[in-house]
Amino acid sequence: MQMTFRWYGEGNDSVTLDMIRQIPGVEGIVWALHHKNAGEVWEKDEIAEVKKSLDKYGFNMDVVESVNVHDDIKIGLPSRDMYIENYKQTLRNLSEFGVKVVCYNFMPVFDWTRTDLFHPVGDGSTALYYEKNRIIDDPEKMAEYILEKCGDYTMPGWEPERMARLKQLFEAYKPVTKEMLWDNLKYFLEAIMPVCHECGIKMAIHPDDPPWDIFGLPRLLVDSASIDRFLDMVDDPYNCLTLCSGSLSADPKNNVAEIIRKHCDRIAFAHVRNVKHFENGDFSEASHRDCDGDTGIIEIMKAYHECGFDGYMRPDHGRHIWGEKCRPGYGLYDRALGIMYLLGCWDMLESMSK
Ligand code: CS2
Ligand code: MN
Repeated sequence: MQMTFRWYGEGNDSVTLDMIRQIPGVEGIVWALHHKNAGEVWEKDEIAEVKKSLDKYGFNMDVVESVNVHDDIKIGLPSRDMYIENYKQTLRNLSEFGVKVVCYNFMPVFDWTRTDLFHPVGDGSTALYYEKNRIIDDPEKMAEYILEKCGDYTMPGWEPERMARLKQLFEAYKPVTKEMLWDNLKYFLEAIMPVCHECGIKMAIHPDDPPWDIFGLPRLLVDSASIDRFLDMVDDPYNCLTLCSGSLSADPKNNVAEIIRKHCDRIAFAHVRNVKHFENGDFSEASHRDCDGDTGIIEIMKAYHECGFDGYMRPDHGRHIWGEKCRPGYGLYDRALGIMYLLGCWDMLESMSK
């Protein structure tokens, strides 16, 4: 297993590489060109710039999160072929810099969705929170709220340019049923798999977060059965998962450790995050410590260890603690604590297996 840390780039993150260097065990930076719109080609000189800054610290750039998929591909419009060609070119360019895994998602319109980005947890810290009843509200209001709360930082999938076109986007997705979305995902993957083989890049889809339909939009990767379907649909070792424990375990019926045991060889990238459920269906993100949530972090780490997982791992969101001002979910302190917890579990499992 290789531990990594997500970083949004120079001038676009409250956390610096100097800080990340001091977290024990971090080998790679999970990065992206966040200024690029979905569908644009990532140029080599832009990638080279990131490589230069990571090289200074000895971090690898093996994992990209995300190369976003253009909505026309998800909707299945004729223009998708052009955007797929661009995607292939981006993969070719990334491979020249040694990128091994590309994380992406196939969620219509929004990436992850929460109703409160800074919800008080009770100990003076705050965390991302999902209040089920607030989601029936107008998605435009939701977007306004999210953008306001993010301040200077852009959340993935909630870019202001996209949100300004929210009405049009919803219109465009209207005819897209869940089955059509599956077909469009298959079309996309089948088109790019030959390039993935040529470049040695694994495509690692991120499950839908939360794992159910929202705002009337269909969502695909929500449970064990849909993950089985996804992996069978394009049965290729380069068609992989970003297994996000927090996204999946937002639905208490999902057992993440079981999914790991079943599909370990197809997991290229592990997001580890803990979630606490409430009886009314609300959930809050929690510290990585097993007993602080309901995800089963220890069982998850055991499952990865038993399977000999040799992919990439990162703590997913953290809480906001010690007064830190940061992008929601992506501060330094709680994610660093998360890494220490995950590595603590891992080191113990290693020593016990010797
Ligand atoms: C991330 C996702 O912050 C998060 O929860 O795991 O936003 C993830 O980066 C995307 O869904 C991948 O495309
Ligand atoms: Mn995740």
